[in-house]
Amino acid sequence: MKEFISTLCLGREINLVWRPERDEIPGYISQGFVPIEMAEGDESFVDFRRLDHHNAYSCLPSACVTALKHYGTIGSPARLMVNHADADCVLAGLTIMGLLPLEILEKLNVEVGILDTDPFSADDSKFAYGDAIRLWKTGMASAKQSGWSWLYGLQLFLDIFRNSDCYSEVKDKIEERERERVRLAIEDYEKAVRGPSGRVLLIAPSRVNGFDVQFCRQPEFPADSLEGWKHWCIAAHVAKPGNVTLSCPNRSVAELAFGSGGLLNVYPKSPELEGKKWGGRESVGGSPRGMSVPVGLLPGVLGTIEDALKYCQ
Ligand SMILES: [Mn+2]
Repeated sequence: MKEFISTLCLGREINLVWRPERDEIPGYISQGFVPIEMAEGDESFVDFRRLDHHNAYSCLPSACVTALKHYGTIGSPARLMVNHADADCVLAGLTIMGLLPLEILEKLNVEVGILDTDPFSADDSKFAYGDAIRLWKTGMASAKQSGWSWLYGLQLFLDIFRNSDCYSEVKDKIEERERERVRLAIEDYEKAVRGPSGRVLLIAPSRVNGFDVQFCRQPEFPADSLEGWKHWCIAAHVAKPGNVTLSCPNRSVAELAFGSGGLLNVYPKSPELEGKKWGGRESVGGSPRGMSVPVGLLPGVLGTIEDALKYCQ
């Protein structure tokens, strides 16, 4: 639902438009509201800054990286327009407002950009600001769909960098939780069912989001090649809601494995549930939203993915 929020941050005024109707977007842009990642379906709305990397702008880097070119160029009130509150989007706004030192953002934004566009290929243990990014994501995990969530995300980034001493205890806790996630991901991986090619995995039940571990990156080969990964597609039957998530390591691997369009070739062949179809993007998608997939259908799902493989080794 559309919101118009007028508030303050570090002594600056902010006017934020959240999720305007599609046909209102060009009007807000002409009033000087800076659109950040304003993709609506297959159309992206940008101003001269071009802070988006979807649809027609998919060749551009992530929004917060492009924003570095416009560091600190937005006056007060800062007029912004957004429709979601992920790290890339929030950091792009923070950057054009210039609310943290450029030396920090030049590294932080690149790392957030890598996680935004190629999450499984990134080794965030080598990141300069991996801890800060994890803290932010933990603090935003239960954010609701609202412009206030975006604004809280802005505050949280500022707080993590301005009051970093306060965060050492919670950092330890997050590291502990992360070790437990990896342990469960490996356990689930060991129980996974493999298709005949060995390239497709069915993880059922999947207790944690563990794709980063379960794809088994082969670091001696490039991340955008088939050789770069032991597994090219995982079907995870998510323990609680019972939906199935399909994921490939990235779009390039998805297209090498399943042909142009990647998983778009798989969804139409997957078993419909009460007449509803599977869907998603080239490298990630799954069963119809909000529906649970009966366990009995899972072997068929695995078979469908195997049959869609272009190359078997
Ligand atoms: Mn993004």
